[in-house]
Amino acid sequence: MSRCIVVIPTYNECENLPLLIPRVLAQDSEIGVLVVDDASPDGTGDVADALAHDEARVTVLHREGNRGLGSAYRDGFQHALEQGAELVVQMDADFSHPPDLLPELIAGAKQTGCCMGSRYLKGITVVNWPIERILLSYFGNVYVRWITGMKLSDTTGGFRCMHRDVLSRIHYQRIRADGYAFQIELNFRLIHFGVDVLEIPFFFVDRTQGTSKMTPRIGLEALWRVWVLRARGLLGRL
Ligand SMILES: Nc1nc2c(ncn2[C@@H]2O[C@H](COP(=O)(O)OP(=O)(O)OP(=O)(O)O)[C@@H](O)[C@H]2O)c(=O)[nH]1
Ligand SMILES: [Mg+2]
Repeated sequence: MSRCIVVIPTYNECENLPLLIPRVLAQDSEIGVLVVDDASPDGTGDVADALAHDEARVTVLHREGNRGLGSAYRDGFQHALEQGAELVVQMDADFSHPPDLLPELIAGAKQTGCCMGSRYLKGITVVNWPIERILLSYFGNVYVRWITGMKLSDTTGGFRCMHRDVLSRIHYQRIRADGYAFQIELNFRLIHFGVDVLEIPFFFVDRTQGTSKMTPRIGLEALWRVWVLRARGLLGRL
């Protein structure tokens, strides 16, 4: 059993996954990986199964007829907790979240309960994104901070390690959002429920393989959901 399970949601990541998983496992012997694949048309699920066949520290959760980052994480967290993980990490499959940061994230979470990588703690540490994408993300962050009052430098970030008690404390199963809004709501809950979040800077690098799943619908969901979060936070209905 792995003490720390890195949950990696995948949708069409067949080029990235075989390169990423060995890099993740090499960081620490206490790390295991849980891939949550939503029947990717490019066969990522089969690639993940082959990796799991060769390496006992890798498991795969296949989901059918269901899609979305938020629900993939909800199912993935539940699975990781059932497997007995003490620490749970969230990580993208596209190398935007560097595997070398994992030891620092894990050490931070052991100390405070939650440690997250931030793109905006030391200036703007985003590499290779077109300027319009950087501006959208940066001002999106300012907007979310402004509406929700969250004291975090990267309110839309999703590269983090959490202790299992933290996941229970924030009632992650109640998060309704998908897309980016899932990460925003998770961050909001961490702050709302008084979790001590340690932020550390990292260089977020744009994907070189595969394609983005970002859509206008995902962006719009984030825009309106922050108002719902603010209202529910004020009413104590989280
Ligand atoms: N299981 C599952 N994973 C998803 C889904 N949508 C996105 N992902 C995964 O979530 C992670 C983040 O998605 P990305 O496509 O990188 O989205 P992004 O980071 O907002 O966009 P770019 O990095 O610009 O491409 C990746 O590992 C995706 O494969 C989904 O519906 N289901
Ligand atoms: Mg990405």
